[in-house]
Amino acid sequence: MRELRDPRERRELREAPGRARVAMLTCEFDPIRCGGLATMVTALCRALDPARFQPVVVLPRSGHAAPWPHVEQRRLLYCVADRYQAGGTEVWLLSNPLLDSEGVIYPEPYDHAGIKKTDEFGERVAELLGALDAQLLHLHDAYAYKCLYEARRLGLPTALTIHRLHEDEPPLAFAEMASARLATVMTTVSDAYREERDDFFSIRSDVQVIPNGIDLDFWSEDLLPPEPSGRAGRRRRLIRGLELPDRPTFAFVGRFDRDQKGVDVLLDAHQGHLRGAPLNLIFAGEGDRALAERAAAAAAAAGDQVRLLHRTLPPDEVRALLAAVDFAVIPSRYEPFGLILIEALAMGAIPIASRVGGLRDVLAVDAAQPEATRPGRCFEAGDAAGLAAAMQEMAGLALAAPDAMDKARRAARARAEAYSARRMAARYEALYGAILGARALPSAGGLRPEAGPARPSRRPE
Ligand code: NHF
Repeated sequence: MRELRDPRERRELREAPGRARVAMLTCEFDPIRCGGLATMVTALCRALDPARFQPVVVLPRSGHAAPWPHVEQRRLLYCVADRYQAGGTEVWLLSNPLLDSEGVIYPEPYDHAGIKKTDEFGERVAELLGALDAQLLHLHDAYAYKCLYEARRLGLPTALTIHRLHEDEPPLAFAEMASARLATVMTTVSDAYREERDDFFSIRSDVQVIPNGIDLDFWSEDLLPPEPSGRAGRRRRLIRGLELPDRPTFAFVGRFDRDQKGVDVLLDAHQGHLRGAPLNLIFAGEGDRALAERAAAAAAAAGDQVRLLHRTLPPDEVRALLAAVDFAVIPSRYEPFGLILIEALAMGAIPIASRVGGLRDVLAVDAAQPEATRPGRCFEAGDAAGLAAAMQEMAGLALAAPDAMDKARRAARARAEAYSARRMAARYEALYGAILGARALPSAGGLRPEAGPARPSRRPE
């Protein structure tokens, strides 16, 4: 393995003309995925301008076999680093007994197995820095936080993007606080999330918001099997296959968890208000066993109305489902961004989403905009009765005014187009360019003076 370069040498590298190597430090990259983090990091790497940036993804192997061509293996002191070429993206998978964690990306409990893996990941990234030759480290959430001190020592700038805060996991919350102080710049994924979590984000005065984007070439009807009668035909085929009656159809797609995604709110809405209503409801996902049992019980009790697809649908199946149903229900209790919303908008499933985080930002409408042409509807997070009322209103509209639905669908696709992966990447490119162009050593310049004890600036020599 090549020796770690000294800071002067690294500065020269950073100033060298040509493409900047940006190391994306993450726990997820397709197909090593748990959720939105994989979607976002993968889309960002693919959309970066290849003439200016070389994305270099580094992640724990987490027990996965790599689907990409293998380029080299480096045996570091405490882990094995395998390099692959995933299209235009260089991917490094790090393995040792902690980083392989039996195929689990986020081992539990977090305050034991989870934090051990997190700490190990950052330490091993620090060990790998010399081999990576990156000019910039981009941390996606704080999983690699343990490398930040070393990066600072080497004069290597760092960007931290908070995709979600983990106040429910104290060791990771600690990692987030430490990272916020040490990273050169910090971003998050929606204005609303930054506002809602001002308790955390106010630690710095310079937090930037870069909304996520999706690959609109993938999230497009053009890639669906041809269907002569378009959306109506796809919907007919879907509900016939599921043995549901022909009527307005809603889908929930996502993780069945207790704290964030709100599948329990939709189950409450169904149980308390929607039984027997003229609409269909499809639950697609898995997770918490008790929630899955509730969804299965709802499907058993309301056999002509509710279906459970009890698995994590791969992206192409999510695309086909969203291209066939009338509405997507997104009842999250909180949502830093909410990629499923953009995917639904792109595929013409009109969203009914809670008014939180990125969902609130994306669905914000001008009060003058006529109801029927709005790209979706919002309700208050956690309000099962409010959700049921919005669903009934929309089901009524779908029956009474199908033209209005078509207009809303066009508005939905137009809204999605504002959230393309390319647009997201252009904003990260501007951020990277500003950091690299500034040629300054990383400093905690954005920290509010009151956020911590005054320290002499100790720049690496
Ligand atoms: O879309 C990617 C994703 C977000 O809201 C999502 C979340 C985790 O909770 O930024 O990260």
